[in-house]
Amino acid sequence: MTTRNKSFSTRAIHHGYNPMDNEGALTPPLHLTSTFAFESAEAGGEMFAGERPGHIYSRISNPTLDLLEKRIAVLEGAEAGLALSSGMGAIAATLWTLLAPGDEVIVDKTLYGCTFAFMRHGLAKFGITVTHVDMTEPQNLATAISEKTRVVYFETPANPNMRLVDIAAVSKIAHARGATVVVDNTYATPYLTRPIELGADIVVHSATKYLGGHGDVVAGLLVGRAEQVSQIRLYGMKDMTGAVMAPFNAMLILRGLKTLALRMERHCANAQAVAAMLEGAAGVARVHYPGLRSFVQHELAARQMPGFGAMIAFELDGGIEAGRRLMNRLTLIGRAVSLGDAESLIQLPACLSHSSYTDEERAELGISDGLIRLSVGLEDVSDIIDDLAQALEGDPVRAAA
Ligand code: 4LM
Repeated sequence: MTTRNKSFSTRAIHHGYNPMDNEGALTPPLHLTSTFAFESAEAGGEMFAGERPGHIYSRISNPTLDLLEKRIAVLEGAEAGLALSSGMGAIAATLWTLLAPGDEVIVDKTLYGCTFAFMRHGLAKFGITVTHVDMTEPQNLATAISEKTRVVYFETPANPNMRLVDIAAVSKIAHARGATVVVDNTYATPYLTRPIELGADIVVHSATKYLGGHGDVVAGLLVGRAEQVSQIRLYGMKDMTGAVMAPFNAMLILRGLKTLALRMERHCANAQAVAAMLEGAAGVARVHYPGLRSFVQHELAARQMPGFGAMIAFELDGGIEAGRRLMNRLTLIGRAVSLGDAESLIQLPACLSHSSYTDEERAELGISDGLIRLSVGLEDVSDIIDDLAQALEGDPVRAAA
């Protein structure tokens, strides 16, 4: 079924699938097959030559993945999608396709730890220049960009410190110099931000997070123009990384997408209440949440995001030690990396998700050691708030204040 003229949740539930094409099965079949038979040697040859449509081998395409790829594309407002084994698989396949030795990629100051490691310690080894620019101020990109710049890459909101990037402004500057704009939309999801509609070229996702939504699968997705996605499929995914998604994982992501809108509404409402509570709590030095009026980029957030997401970063008066004590006192909120699950999760980026930065790199790039990252889940918000309140309550720094 094509749902291009329907709204978000309808598309997330129906797009690209008609039960009547599959013996009435309401849930799409799971194609657990590595390879596909050809009708004849000639037909196989034509498929390999790209002259005849059809599936050849599941490292290239598979009908279950195909449906997921169509769904994420329509939700992001893009021409085509691609399913990969992980968010890192999506990022690596994209950049291996777009970049060559001698090229430059300009990235924002703040990136997820393994993305940073892939760029700074990986790509850089192969003769690609990785330049960090503070993209919260688009003018900085205009100053730094050159004819060597092939790709401009950023997250918004950025993991872990919630900095936002004005997608439309940055895309305009990048395009004026012929660079491709890649946005990691993991934190916002297409429910809250659609970068392609704002001018970006490629969107990558860790589908492990909100798109899957239940903490039971590691997966990646990307979308963009059909020709570019096809290049990433045939080069970055098929040959360079082999980072293909398993069909069973595609089924889990398809299931997650059906409730994405509902979950994001509840995630956002819970996070807004938790951020307000933290902002008013003794012992809390700073709260970074785009939905707070005190957030430095609140005006951009209100313009770019219809809801503010469910990731909160905050810092305690007692720094990293107080952060550790807080985490250890929690009884409901889970101490874990990852995000976007039904369960609320808390972690310290400096020691965990962003430990692939050296201390100096974190300092240089503005990721404070005391920053605590909270992924607000779908539990009753009063229980999340009570858990945080009791954990803050018992802190000696707070008691002494
Ligand atoms: C974490 N994040 O932060 P896979 N892009 C963003 C991410 O947050 C992540 C990835 C890509 C965390 C994982 C442990 C903005 C991951 C990478 O984990 O490869 O699906 O995604 O806690």
